[in-house]
Amino acid sequence: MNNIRTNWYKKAVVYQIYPRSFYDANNDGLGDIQGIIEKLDYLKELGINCIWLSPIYDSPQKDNGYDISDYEGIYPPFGTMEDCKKMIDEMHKRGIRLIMDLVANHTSDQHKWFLEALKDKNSPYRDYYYIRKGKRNGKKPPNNWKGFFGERAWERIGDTDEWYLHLFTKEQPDLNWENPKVREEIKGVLKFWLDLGADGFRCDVINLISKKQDFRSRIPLPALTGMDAYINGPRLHEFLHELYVDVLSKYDCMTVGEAVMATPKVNISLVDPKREELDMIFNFSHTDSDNFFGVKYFYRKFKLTRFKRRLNKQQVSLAGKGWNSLFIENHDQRRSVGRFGTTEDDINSSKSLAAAYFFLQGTPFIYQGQEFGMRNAHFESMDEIKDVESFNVNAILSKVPVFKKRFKQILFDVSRDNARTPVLWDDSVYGGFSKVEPWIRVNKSKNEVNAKHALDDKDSLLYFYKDLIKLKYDYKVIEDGTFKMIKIANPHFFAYERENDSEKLVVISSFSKTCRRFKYSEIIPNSNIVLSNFKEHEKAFKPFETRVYLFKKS
Ligand code: TEU
Repeated sequence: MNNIRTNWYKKAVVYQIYPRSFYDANNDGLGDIQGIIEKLDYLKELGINCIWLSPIYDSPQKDNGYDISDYEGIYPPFGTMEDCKKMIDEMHKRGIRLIMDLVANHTSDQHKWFLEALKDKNSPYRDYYYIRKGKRNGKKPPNNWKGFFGERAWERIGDTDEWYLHLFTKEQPDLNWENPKVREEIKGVLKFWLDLGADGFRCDVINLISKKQDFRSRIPLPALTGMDAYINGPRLHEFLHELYVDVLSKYDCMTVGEAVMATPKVNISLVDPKREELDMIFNFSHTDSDNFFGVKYFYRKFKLTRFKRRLNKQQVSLAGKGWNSLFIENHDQRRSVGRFGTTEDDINSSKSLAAAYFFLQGTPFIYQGQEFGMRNAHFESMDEIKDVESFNVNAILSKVPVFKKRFKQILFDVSRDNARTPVLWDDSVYGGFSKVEPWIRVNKSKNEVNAKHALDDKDSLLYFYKDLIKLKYDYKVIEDGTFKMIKIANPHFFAYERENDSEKLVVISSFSKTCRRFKYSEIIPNSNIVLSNFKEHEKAFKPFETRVYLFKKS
């Protein structure tokens, strides 16, 4: 095997940009590529060395770009291919790598492949998708599968007897990876972007690309009927390995796969380096710890011990075998402030959470605005919501009697739009994101929580993240140390050790609103602390105090 891959991702700190909400340089209400270029110095200063860019490809934007109509073209309101090349260049000049979002489970229904497939029954593109005859003379769908946005997973093609499969909106038909031509097309897309300078990919819903081919109906479930047929399908590993061998192994790139409902066994099977598939996945077991069955609408109170146990399981099951991704937010999750044991009125709680996840074993990711504590949107009306998922689920669940009364509030609380309001750069009328009214309403907390405010205050969360990032680069033990959770049953602290031959790092984060002791033999309150959100340390931890200790071995 060649050695082109340096595994640089093990030293990376990745910042996720959701372009439509990041920064609007041309003042049309929508973020854009020039806006990203303008903010690169801010990101360089923060210290990150890699960006994951959510889709910028041409798209009808039914799902904000996760419905791609041209994998090699740019959505015009975001800019041009020239802008994109300039952006990659400007990133690389600053030592920042770029990973693109690869959305290859489905295309847009406006992609030329799908348009061709519908136009002509004999078109070779027909077999790029799953098109099947419906039941009852074509009047009913081929089976009872349901997709991720609550709807049935099939859409009838006009008034013909045929239907196509879509696990997301009906404007996102699923690609048929069984067809070798589809796999060649996707390899072409990978090569196109790698040759243009991209350094890797975040692979959208990658564990959905292989489907059981029986297309039988399954036992109806409250959500995702048919999931046993389309999550972790029979040829998933084979397809990923093929991409690796034919393309990914030939570049010094990295991949992080979004894996829906991944168990530890699935997780290791996807990231075991010997299998040559993906470098890491996003495992959502910890972010799902505040809901039932992985369905966010069935949410329950956050419990620190449950959150810890799930992260512990991820860490332990991959220890010495495969790499992790570390995250608490992204564009599909509501904000972490007020969610994972944190509060809106004590910034220390966000610092405590940040230290708790940042030095686990793996590559840390930060979602735009997380670094200065952006809050949830606190929506009050459906008019404020733009996300297709929220609309589709609302249409279905608001009819279910048990949800009727409470459902709107649940939807406002968990809608993906909570993470998609414009980044608050300052306290001006549109939060410094744009000079005109943005595509989605500005977060009401703009006067208290914005980047400018954070940059002016050396005690802000932003400077704390800066310190975390610097430490991550400074200490090898954070990259290669073993992991051990300390006192996992303690409901007030998140604590762990990382250890290698020369160093031991100990992180102790309080999630308590009162002062508390944490008995742990190896620590003395004031020595060996390399980072903390408080200057003075006593035996007891102050509310939401976090301390990172570093011990050198002689
Ligand atoms: O998300 C996949 C996915 O599992 C989510 O849609 C999840 O079901 C939902 O957010 C839970 O609330 C990816 C992208 O991250 C998302 O933005 C896209 O909408 C989706 O795929 C389709 O491409």
